[in-house]
Amino acid sequence: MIPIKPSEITPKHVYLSRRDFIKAAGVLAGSMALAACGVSTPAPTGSAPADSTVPAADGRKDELGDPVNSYADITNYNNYYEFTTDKEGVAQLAAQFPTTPWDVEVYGLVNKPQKFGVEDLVSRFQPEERIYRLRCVEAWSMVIPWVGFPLSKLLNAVEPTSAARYVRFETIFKPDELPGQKDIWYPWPYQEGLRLDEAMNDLTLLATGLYGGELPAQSGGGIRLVVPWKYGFKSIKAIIKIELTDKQPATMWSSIAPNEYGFYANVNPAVDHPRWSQASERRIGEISRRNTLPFNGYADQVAHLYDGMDLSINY
Ligand SMILES: Nc1nc2c(c(=O)[nH]1)N[C@H]1C(S)=C(S)[C@@H](COP(=O)(O)O)O[C@H]1N2
Ligand SMILES: [Mo]
Repeated sequence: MIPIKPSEITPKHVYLSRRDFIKAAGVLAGSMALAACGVSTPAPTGSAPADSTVPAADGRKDELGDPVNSYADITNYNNYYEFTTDKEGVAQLAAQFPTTPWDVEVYGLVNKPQKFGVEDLVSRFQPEERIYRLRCVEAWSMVIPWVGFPLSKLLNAVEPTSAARYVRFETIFKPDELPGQKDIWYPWPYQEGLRLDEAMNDLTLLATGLYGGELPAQSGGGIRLVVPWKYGFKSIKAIIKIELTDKQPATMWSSIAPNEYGFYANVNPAVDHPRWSQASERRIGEISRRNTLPFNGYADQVAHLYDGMDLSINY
């Protein structure tokens, strides 16, 4: 099979048609099988191996002019505690995890609760490419070309009631398939939450693909949240439940360590993590550190959401 370069499928700002999306998914499905056999062992910060059929970084950039990370970096350096706490070990453990078919249930304070198949969401909401920075609270970052649609489209479809104030997300819980969930120290399932206005912001994405192709298991397939102005742990993977509620949801990290991980978790170089500075970060693939930007460089689109709030208290 001849690999299709993502740039040929998704030139900047061109929306993926359903047919192209499935075509791209097919191409990547083939290469993922390779990874599953353990044929490729890419270096965590290197580029795709020469014989890989996976598309390599092709020079596309984010709106600040920084290049996207390679597909190999994005899919071999992952935080996904349901598999392992070893970032370089996730890909191999996740290789057999089935991401299709995948259902997500949307319920709670809505007029039209419904269970959706990801396939249906893709045909209904027409995923587009979005190149976003991802800034982990551990002070590393990447630039990632997601394929997804705004969460607002899904929320509008289920019609939140006037009582809805927050959105709660929950990851699949299957300890037999996700071995990290056998570690009883963590309060599984992984949960996250957003205020409704944050969830409705156009930047907030439900990702169903990556690099013009399918969303591999280690990146959060079947479907994952991407909230680019917040620390990476808000961008919850493998979502099966989305609940509209009137109460601020408990989140996994803030329930384990409330003084370290707040509900808002907006990227903020002025507020350090208790154990390390957040002033700078290491972009995966780069040697020198770069300064971290307020709201991860998305202040123009989101700073207004926090008018009147003290972000050193609401961290
Ligand atoms: N379900 C789940 N979602 C998760 C995590 C996790 O461990 N489990 N880790 C988070 C963290 S800390 C980060 S930085 C991002 C990493 O996303 P990536 O591996 O696709 O780069 O996923 C987030 N989503
Ligand atoms: Mo993270």
